[in-house]
This record gives sequence, structure tokens and C-alpha cells, in this order.
Amino acid sequence: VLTLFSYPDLFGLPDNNPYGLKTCAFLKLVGLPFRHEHIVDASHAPHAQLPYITDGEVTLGDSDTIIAYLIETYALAIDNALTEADRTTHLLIRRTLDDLYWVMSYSRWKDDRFWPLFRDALLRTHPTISADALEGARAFNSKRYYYQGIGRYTPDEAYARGCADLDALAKLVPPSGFVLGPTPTSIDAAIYGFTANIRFYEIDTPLKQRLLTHPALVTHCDATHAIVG
Ligand SMILES: N[C@@H](CCC(=O)N[C@@H](CS)C(=O)NCC(=O)O)C(=O)O
Repeated sequence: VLTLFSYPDLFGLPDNNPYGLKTCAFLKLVGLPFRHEHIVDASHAPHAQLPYITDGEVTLGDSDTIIAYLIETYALAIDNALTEADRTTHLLIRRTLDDLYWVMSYSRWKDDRFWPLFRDALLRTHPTISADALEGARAFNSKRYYYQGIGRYTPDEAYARGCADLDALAKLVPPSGFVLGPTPTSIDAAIYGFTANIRFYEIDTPLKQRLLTHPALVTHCDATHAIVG
């Protein structure tokens, strides 16, 4: 059976990681049956990153690669209406989400104001996860942020990037419905993976404050959540 391996749930969402939630939301949107395994050790995953799937003999990582594989393998019609121009725009949206990822991650693991809240929420929700393991993950992430570059930004500089990403997204999401109209496509799952992991967090980061100023993003997140949540 098709299995999705991704990080643990948090704040009522099945994955606290945006790429895992994007993949999970996609699977639910298209109605493919799957088993969801929550793990924290990514060392056996392709590229040692989560999420990944196994499907029979196939093991695949990277949310976009997984979604493309599922569309092809199961002849899914979800993106059939997309024009070439839509596909280009959607690729650029996903790249913007990649940028937002770093700021979201920074807000949880690096910003001293929010790290204790994030850590305590994980420990409360998942008693099997140890505080030591989370400190280790924090130190690991700190190196990732430094090498990626965001770790050298002040919090204000980092949030300015993420807020600009959210402002741009808000211009591409319509006031109601989904990006391409009344029916969701894969880009809606992608946007939801990120916005839900900001909106439903009980941590009042500058990203959450900015998201809440954009009714289109809130409406889009809630409409997608009503289908996949
Ligand atoms: N391009 C990948 C990105 C996945 C990703 O960034 N996963 C992170 C989530 S925190 C991860 O597993 N990080 C652990 C690591 O990089 O060592 C996708 O779309 O799935």
C-alpha cells in the first residue's frame, strides 16, 4: 500500500513540516488511499529529507517529484486543466514557498522568542520525543540556516523576506475558491502545506500576523482545510 513517511503532527495538522503536509493534502485531494507513517529520523530517506513515499518497489523523495509520480502513475486528472502558463506560474509559486520554508523554520528553531513555545508544543504532543533530541535538531538546523544564509539574518531581516513571500502569494490567490477557480489543483495543496503550518500554529510569529492580514490567504487555507483537514 502507498505509504507516506513524514514528520509528526502538531497543532491538529497531520504534519508540522510544510512539504509533508503539502504531500498529505495532495493525497487527500485526489482521494488516493495511503498509510501515513510519522517519523523523525530522515537518515534513510532519499536525500535524507522528509517527506518520502514508498509504493510497491518505488521509493521517492521530494514533494514535487512525489506529486508528479502520483499524477503520472495513477492517471490523476487534478491538473489536467492547467495551461503551460499556469504550470510556469505554479513552479514559481513553489519556488517562493521554498523561500518561505526557511523563514518558517527559522521562526520555530532559531528565534529565541518562539523556540521555547515550539519545543514545548512538540514535547507536550509527543511524549516519546526527548528534549535532548530537540536540542540536537536545533543545533543541526542552526548550521543549515547558516549555510543557506538565512541564519546570518537578524530576525527582522528574515521576517521581511517571509512576509514579502506571503504578500506575493496573497496577490495570486483569489478572494474565494482556489487558485484556478472552484476546484483545487496541486498548487492549492502546496500553498496549504505552508499556510496551514503558519495559520493553525498557536505561536504568534510575525509570519502568522502577516498571513492574518490577507483575507485571501486565510480563506484559501480554510477552504482547503475543510476538504483535507
Ligand atoms: N525539496 C524537498 C524539501 C524537503 C525538506 O526540506 N525537508 C526538510 C524538512 S525540515 C528535511 O527533511 N530536512 C532535514 C535535512 O535537511 O537534513 C521537498 O519538496 O520535499
